[in-house]
Amino acid sequence: MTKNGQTQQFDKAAFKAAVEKHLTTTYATTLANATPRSWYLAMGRALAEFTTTNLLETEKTLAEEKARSVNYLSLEFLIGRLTGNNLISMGLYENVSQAMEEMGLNLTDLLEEERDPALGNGGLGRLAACFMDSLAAQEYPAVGYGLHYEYGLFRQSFVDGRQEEAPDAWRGAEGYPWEVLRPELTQQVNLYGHVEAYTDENGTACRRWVPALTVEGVAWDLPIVGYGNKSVYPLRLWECRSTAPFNLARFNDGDYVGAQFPALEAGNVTKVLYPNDNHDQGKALRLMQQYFHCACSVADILRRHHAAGHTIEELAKLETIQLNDTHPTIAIPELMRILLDEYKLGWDAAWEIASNTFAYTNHTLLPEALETWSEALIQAMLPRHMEIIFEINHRFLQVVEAKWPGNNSIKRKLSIIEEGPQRMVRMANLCVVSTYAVNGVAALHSELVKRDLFPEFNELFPGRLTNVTNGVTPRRWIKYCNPGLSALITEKVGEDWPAHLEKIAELEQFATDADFQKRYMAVKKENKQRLADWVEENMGIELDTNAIFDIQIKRLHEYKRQHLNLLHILSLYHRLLNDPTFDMHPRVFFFGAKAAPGYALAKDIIFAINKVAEKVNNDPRLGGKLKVVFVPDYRVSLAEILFPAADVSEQISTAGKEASGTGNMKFAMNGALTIGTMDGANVEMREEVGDDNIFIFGLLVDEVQQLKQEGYDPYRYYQADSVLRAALDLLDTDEFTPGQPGQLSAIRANLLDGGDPYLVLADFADYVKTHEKIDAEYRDQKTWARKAILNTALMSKFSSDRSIRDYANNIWKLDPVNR
Ligand code: NTF
Repeated sequence: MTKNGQTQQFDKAAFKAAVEKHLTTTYATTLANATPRSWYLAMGRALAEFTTTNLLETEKTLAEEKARSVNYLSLEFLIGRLTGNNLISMGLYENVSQAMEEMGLNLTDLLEEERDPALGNGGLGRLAACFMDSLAAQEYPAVGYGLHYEYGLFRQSFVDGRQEEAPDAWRGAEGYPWEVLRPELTQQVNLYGHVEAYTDENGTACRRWVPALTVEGVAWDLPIVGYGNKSVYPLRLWECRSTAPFNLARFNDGDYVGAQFPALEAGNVTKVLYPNDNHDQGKALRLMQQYFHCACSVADILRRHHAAGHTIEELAKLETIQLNDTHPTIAIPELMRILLDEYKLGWDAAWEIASNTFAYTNHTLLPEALETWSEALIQAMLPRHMEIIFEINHRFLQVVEAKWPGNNSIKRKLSIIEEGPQRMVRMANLCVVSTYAVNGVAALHSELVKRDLFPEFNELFPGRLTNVTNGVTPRRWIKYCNPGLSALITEKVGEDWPAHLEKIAELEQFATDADFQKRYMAVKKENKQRLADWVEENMGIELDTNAIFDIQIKRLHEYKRQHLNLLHILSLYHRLLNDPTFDMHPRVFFFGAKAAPGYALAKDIIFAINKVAEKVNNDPRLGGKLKVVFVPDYRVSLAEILFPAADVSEQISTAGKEASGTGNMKFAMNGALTIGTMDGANVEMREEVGDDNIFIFGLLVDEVQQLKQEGYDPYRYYQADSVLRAALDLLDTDEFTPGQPGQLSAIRANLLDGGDPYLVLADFADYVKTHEKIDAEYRDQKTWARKAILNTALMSKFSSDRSIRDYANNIWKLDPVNR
């Protein structure tokens, strides 16, 4: 590494020439006519010249070194904008800023021209992006495998308060400057057809898949640039194209299962990302995406393995495949199929390899998110895979029989096949049976995986189920998004904290230092102003940065309880108007959230918050004490403005429902105090910062389960609590929808007559009380500053570098390879 973390030789004149050359030759424009967008594109292409060279060199080194690698398989990588982040990783931010300035351009403005690649829904996809960053930063050999969706997560706008969705053409007409096409890596992927038996030249009975349709998988590589080193790993995204000429013969001869092939052109497989978070929709095209992703990725892993000179028997020694949730599970029978049918290994030899190659991360306990696929659908689309799944299950059930002889109810429970009117394949069961490690994503979650989700598997395979607590990359989520705080940290602890977040603990000694408190709070104020400016410019709402900025940003879901937050806001509104003794520090409640397009109640909650915002923000009786801002189209680039500006972080899921959360970590690192339940990683954050520096409220997991068992009655809370009653009843009036009462009633109805499945009412009183405590404590700015600083100082555990080291040491057994 050279000066300032710079990992490249940087020749400013040559770089400027490269930008100008791309402007004219790649984007066919002139210096005089170039728009800011073409400048950004040309700059991106010039920078990608560095990363592409390093990517190819890293590939070569790793093959030569015969290094063991991890292959991270995920249907989602929510990477966000790459340009600013890559500049930081390359250590070129200042150099490039200067070069662009000399050409009359402002780097910060140019960076705003980049559209977010939104190739994920929420936490799961963003985690995959942080993990790639941490793999590269620590030089653990890795390839990320995903899909090259033509359209990412839909763009959200509000029309009269209601969510509208529009397609997200993230690459723009010009293409994305950071991606490189790798035509030599193209794969063929088969679909449909049937399985036939045959006898091979040795007289052995064999089976083979005779597919009815073949499509092509084309690889696009995005560079994952190691922070402060020369390694660049590929995020390899597969795009589906129809092979030409189309296989018309088979199409027509009846072999092709037209009925199961839903209004689909072969080229449509990677058109669009499914917009569901924590919800399984079970659509045939989605299964096709999953198989397409797995077939291309497994074939590419085997290609690399052989290109490096290894034999198939050595696969598990040199490659490990991490399945990001069950979405890529079909990779398991795919590898088995290749080992059995193409390499002609016997079952035991094939199983030995496959079951020692795969590991699986579970990201949710929500039953509606646990994937199952109908046996009939798999049978039609992937007939040989269905056979292999049956064989895996058959052998597995013999193991169950040996452990619990004659116990059919356990067999029914653990079986990979769920019996019923239509038989279903349970992907999580297939994963647990076929992998060498299964992990949850926070200590509490992993305990619940063992205790509630897979207790028998835990007995059957002792030690297989483990924990790796999630983390987030401090490069994007502190250094890049919060330059003010970063400068302050560097001044106190030195400049290597982004790669060694443990260093940040040294800030603890400054928590009570009056001068440091002042400067820390001044940075917070600047960040609040940056957000306020964005809101004023984009939404026309004026905000006071002396108010408490209270933020909830995450997917809209009942279990995350945005409606609990809303009820609190309604209670404040009610009290400000009706209780002359009530006073509060001014507060702005921010929301950012997309609802799955088919999730009616989630959309109703967005509508309700927008309607309440309209009224509250313009009601002079409130004296400016209460504002509500729902930022449209919440995405990574907006998150980068929101996290640094928060005073209060809302992490208020029903205990036991949020596997981990990762936004909670980003807020705390950036000095927001958490109001949260004992759920997911909140539990471990409390352990780190201590009970005094976090606001915990609500029922515990066991209390939630007990209350449900006893028979939970939401009306009890409604009748006992007049503040709650007033808040709920406001939803049945036309207070926020003048002349149109009932427009917000669905939420109230769900909570009262719908049984309140996520116990919003049970936690309401404690939530309100805890917010009163926040209000009181915020008024003492010194105390608040101390607590905020301690949150920053005590978050080092939640660097994704630590998560990746946990995976590398405890699961993957992977060593870094330094370039
Ligand atoms: C999500 N799971 C969880 O809901 C979050 O709590 C967690 O932080 C992230 O994963 C990352 O681990 C999912 O999105 C899914 F798909 F599993 F439902």
